[in-house]
Amino acid sequence: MEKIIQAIKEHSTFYIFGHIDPDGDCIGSQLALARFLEQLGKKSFLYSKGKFERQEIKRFQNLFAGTFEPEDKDGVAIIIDCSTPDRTGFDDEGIERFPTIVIDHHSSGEVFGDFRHVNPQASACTMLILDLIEAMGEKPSKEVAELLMLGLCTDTGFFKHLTETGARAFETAAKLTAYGASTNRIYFDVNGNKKAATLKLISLSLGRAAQYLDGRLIITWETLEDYAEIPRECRDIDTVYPLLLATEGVQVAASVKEDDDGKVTVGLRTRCENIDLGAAAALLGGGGHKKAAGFKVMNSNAEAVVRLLVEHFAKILG
Ligand SMILES: [Mn+2]
Repeated sequence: MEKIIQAIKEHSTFYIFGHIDPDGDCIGSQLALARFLEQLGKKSFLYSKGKFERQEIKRFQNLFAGTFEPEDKDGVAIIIDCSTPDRTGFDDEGIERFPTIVIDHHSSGEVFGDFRHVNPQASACTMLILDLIEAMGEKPSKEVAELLMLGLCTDTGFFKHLTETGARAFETAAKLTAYGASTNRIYFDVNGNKKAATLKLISLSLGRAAQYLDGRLIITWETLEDYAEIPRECRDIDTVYPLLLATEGVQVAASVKEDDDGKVTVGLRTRCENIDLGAAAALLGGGGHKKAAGFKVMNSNAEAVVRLLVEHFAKILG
């Protein structure tokens, strides 16, 4: 952390990158850091390859550039919430010409960057940004506090994913609240303003969910025909998963979705400590975390992938 602070003090221009398919934690961290650096009189530039699909980050899209064309020769690249350089989507656009700071909370990945602050114990990257701000003897503005809280709320599922190891997340939340963040406001930014058709797609997904393997595996699916009727941006799987996982006897929930050109995407969730979905997905060419993972199948359809899932998890769940 000390070397990162030194690098920040010594430079005046910062290029801030996050990961592809950004979430509230990534965008909240990037933006909060940019605003904080500006507070210190520094110049900062924000980069993201998108897509800005999630409701809570859509409104920030125009603050991010999609190509890296730095005007200064001098400067520092800061990569946030990425465990490998290619997760930025900018890895072949010349980031390596600049000294690189990495701030991340993933437990796996590769060691890269000149100055690293990686803490897998942190529930969100925004916690590490607050650590940095405080280590520099500064305080977040109300705006920065709310951006940091956005990341903390979304990465912890509004604190629902935290366990007995989560005390630090609550300490951070208490500080950010004192600095002016409102979890109530953030909750409605994240979960409000849904299109009416969202309800239709949620009801379709829930109505279709079927249990397999003595009820331990629950699968729902969406097809291209569904998306012909209901736009796919109305997909709200974050609402569907908790209900699937709340079903009696369920250990693993799977969501299957047909994409264009024969690609089928699968999302997996569990609440069981003894199931490693990252490993289960890796066997099918995907990856992820223990409790949330996914994979893709080419040249297939939802029906075939449902069969594949049942066969695969018959072996994994035993
Ligand atoms: Mn994160």
